[in-house]
Amino acid sequence: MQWSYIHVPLRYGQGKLGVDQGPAKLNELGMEKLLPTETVKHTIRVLPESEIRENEEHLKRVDGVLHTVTELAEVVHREITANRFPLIVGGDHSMAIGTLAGLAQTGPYGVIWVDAHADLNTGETSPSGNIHGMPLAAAMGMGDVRLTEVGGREPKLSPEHLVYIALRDIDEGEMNEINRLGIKVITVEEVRTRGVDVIMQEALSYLRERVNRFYISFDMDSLDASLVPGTGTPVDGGLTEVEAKAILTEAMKADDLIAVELVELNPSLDRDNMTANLAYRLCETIIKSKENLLLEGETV
Ligand code: 6HN
Ligand code: MN
Ligand code: MN
Ligand code: MN
Repeated sequence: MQWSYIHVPLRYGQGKLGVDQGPAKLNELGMEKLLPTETVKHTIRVLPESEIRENEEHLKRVDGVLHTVTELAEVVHREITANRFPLIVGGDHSMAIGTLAGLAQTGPYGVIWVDAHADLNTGETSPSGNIHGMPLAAAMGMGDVRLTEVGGREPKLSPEHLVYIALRDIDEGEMNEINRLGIKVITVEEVRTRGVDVIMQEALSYLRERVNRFYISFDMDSLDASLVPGTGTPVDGGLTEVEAKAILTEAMKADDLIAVELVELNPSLDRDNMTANLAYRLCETIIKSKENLLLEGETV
């Protein structure tokens, strides 16, 4: 198995400067040394500031988001088809529109979405108009056609193929959809009382009853606000570092995991690289768990 390390320096899915610098910051901390030398690297292009129009209140900077997610979808599709394992780093969470669309082109899959937020808004329900709060709605075919049709007309994800972990800041419209669609939610409280092993086994069995592979999208704000000053929308009551690492380790141990995404590291908002160093340690956990698995003799 070969890694595909994909940088997505996108910030147009939200309003704060700096989240586009997440991938560069991780490299500065030594990410490339963690990855094997034969790793294939990609940087997805983003439109320059001068081409961004602030003309849509309900879908802010939509052209900027579309440009990048369209290319990301193609790259993810290509890398999965080439049998490589993508590690995708952002960037704001609107980039997942591209990841989800790219994966969909390779067949059905499940998703573990580790996030304080549901990212299930449409332009109509969003309180902010920020597209980083919309990728799962777009993937399920809900909302503006420009977002739902990235990578093709068909929905990219079915609601029963999704499991949320660490959700705790949900907008009203999102809550209605979660209930209507019966989406599976695992709270921080459950992670803590039942244990990471138990909830991860439950999440994986739930997905495995329905699909034969899955990906994990990890938003830095799933961690407790006190640990992540360097993320755009921190929320109290989140995961500890130990819990986050355990979730990632459990996921990485699964041989039906096909991709990992880490998003919403904003170095400009950070204090003394606190969030960046934490994101780096999570990447280290991701990479080492997989490499150990390979050393233990999994087929390559
Ligand atoms: N994220 N639900 C809020 C919104 O504006 O739609 C916050 C979204 C945050 C998105 O953290 O990826
Ligand atoms: Mn998110
Ligand atoms: Mn979030
Ligand atoms: Mn199904």
